[in-house]
Amino acid sequence: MRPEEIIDLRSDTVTLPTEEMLDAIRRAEIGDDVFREDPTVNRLEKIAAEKMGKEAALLVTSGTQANLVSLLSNANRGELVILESESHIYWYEVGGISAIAELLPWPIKSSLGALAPEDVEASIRPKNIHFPRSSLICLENTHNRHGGTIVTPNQIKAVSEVAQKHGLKLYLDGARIFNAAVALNADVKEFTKHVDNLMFCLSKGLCCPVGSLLVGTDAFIEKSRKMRKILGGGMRQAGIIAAPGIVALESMVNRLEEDHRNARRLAEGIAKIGGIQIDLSRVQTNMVCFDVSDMGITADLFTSKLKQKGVSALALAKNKVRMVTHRGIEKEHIEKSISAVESVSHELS
Ligand code: TLP
Repeated sequence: MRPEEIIDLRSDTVTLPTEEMLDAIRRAEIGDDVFREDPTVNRLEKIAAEKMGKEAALLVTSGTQANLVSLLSNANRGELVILESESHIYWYEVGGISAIAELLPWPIKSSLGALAPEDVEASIRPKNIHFPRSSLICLENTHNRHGGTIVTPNQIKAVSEVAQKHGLKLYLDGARIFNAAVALNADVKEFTKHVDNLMFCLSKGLCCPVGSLLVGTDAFIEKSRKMRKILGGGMRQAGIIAAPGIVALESMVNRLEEDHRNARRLAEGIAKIGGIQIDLSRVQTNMVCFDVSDMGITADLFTSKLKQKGVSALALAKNKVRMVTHRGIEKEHIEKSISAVESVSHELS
């Protein structure tokens, strides 16, 4: 099978830029962004800040860099950071929170990504000679390891009240915050108004080749600009990255709804297949996660068999498989993917 024939459902990070994005890159006005002289970057940052209802924004290379910069800007070495135990920062960022930011991560369990305010409050250390200062709470929306689940504006608000009461900052890893907003048919500001600062990614469902944006107050972004520089993330003619970002914010957000519809179709099709366990209530945006343990096989074996049938998926845990819908995945690909899963499950059980 040729690589271009594979239906790639590993992640929405595999999306390619649209023709309009490629044209925008070609035409972008550029300059040296370390000197703040790239007009296209400046414009993207302004648009991003406005969309999120915050004062300022900063273009960074990746979601991981955005999260690390925010940790460095929001907290000081040795302080305690409360985060969700399945969060991307805790699981997938090479331990940068400890290795580089030198913070103490304090993971707590949640219900599908939504932290209970009382659990957050119980994790905040009182003033005491023995304890580190608790300075930051991190949320994630949509929540990746819980299967693209949505943390609602009210759930964020409840945590923000605890943060305010105890003087902690509240940060949102909003890599896929537009998926949450589109799924609830709400303005993204409904989510962002409760947090001090956040990041979102251009390079996932929004289809840009590179980039994420950190958004917050002027002071936070000024500090973050310095932190990005210390991490080697100061960029020069970054307008070629920013130009497709502007296209994404202006024209790619509403189409996420299509990805959600396709994910729902995929999940409902897979749910009918024997040997597979799937919790349909978790299929809220563009992710579909299911368990293959009833077949007595690992997710690795399942995904390798599936690849032979032309569908690429991700083994998320020992028995857990993840599929993500995105631009380029159409109804026909969903039908083919369901058939491929069915055929693998017949072979293996
Ligand atoms: N997530 C990737 C992988 O790293 C797992 C994916 O395919 O889902 N926050 C969240 C919630 C994310 O899902 C990701 C990427 C990031 C941060 C990091 O973004 P990048 O990959 O741009 O560093």
